[in-house]
Amino acid sequence: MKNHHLSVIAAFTNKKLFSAMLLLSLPFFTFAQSASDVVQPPQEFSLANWDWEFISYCIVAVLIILIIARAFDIGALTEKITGKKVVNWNSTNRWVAIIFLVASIAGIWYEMIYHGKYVLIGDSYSEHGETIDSMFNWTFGFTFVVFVITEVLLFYFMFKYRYREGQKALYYFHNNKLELVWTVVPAVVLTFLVLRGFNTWSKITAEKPKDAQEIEIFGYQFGWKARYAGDDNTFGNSHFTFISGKNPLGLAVPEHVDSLLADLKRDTALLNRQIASASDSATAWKTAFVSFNTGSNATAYPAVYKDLKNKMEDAESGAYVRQLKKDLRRKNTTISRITTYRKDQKVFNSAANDDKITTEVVLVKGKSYTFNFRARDVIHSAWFPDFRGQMNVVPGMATWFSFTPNKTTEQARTEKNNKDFDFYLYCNKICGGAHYNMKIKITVVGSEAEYNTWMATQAPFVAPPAAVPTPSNTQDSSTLVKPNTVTIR
Ligand SMILES: [Cu+2]
Repeated sequence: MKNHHLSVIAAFTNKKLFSAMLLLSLPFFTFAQSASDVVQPPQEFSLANWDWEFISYCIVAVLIILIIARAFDIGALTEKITGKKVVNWNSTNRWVAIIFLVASIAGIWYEMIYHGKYVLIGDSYSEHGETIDSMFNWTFGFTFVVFVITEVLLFYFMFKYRYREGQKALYYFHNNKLELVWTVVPAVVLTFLVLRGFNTWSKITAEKPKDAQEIEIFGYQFGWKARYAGDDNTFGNSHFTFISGKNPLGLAVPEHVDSLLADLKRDTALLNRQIASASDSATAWKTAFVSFNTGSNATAYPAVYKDLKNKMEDAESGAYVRQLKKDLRRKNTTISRITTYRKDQKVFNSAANDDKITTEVVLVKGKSYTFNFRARDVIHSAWFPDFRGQMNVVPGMATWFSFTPNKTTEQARTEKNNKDFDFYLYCNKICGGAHYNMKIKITVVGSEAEYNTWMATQAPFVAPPAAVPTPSNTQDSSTLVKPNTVTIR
């Protein structure tokens, strides 16, 4: 036996190495076991919580491996002494290869059947989603067939053409026909898959469908808001400088923009006063610190001591004034941006007045929708897994995605046999600390009437003036009183 053969066998029969490998893999097994239970309440550390049954199996496994390693040691020694082979490794390994092949394919099969539902995405609930899924299935079908054929051949050849004493290997240099076949066949298959994908993607992203209803989806750290156009079917303008606590989407509504400007001007006036009296406040902080820092106060109230000391030092070093001036500059920039943008009176066309900002999205089955995305702060990504859609949501950039839901939420609940199931739009771009919590519910209803009932419960952003239509100021009452339209104030 050659030297390198011996060293390989030695590595496998080295019981120290072998048991170290097994011990190192133990935490993995324990992890794999706990990961299979979906949610576990936090447990206090206690020996009683340990899975002693599982640990005892591991100990037995280690012992068995040690015994096998011992047996190999004895075998190797016997070989050395007698000069005869105890184990025919070539014939053992070919069977190990076949066992490995069958066990891994059976393992994959088992995992797909029993755990597949935890990782696979589930059925599609949009029209284009069916095409995407069919493409996925074709790709999976092709690659799976090729995978199984090549793996079975690989292991079978290992089995069949094992090394035999005195046998000479066939020297096979080149075959043009073979080269041609394994170039052309994958090329044809890939062309089919790629062209189909290209075609489907072009259709999905081609242009906004003309009959689609538009909905704005607004992403921010950390949540989503939806905006419907309201009764006039026109979205009001919006601008990022108009965003405020009361106007989270920054809609161009004069009352809101004026109130934001007033708030900002009040803030800047306050900041100016604080800057003017900064030297007084430095004296005041010093006095406060000195009068506090008597007796054992510093050790009894360390937090207060630290806070007062920081404030006094910031006031003395000028850091406090610098911060005030920075705030002032920022607020003044915002004021000048708003005033510049506000000059364009066309922005305030009152279309925003009846827009409805909602905290869920309601769609009608079979109707096509275009979602226009807007981001407030950082890049988000709108992901509708059940509808097979995803689009980046980028500050300052208009992006959109269209789809047609083809089943209702109720139908999905029945199909999934889960009465609590709901569709959601998630954020799929790690955008900050609470990214995981960024989602908005999507409900697909079966009829326009159900949609109208829901829409009627949603308040317009700014309630329109309470003008009661009278015969004298109404030319055509049908344009004022629309069916299925109720304004809740
Ligand atoms: Cu996000």
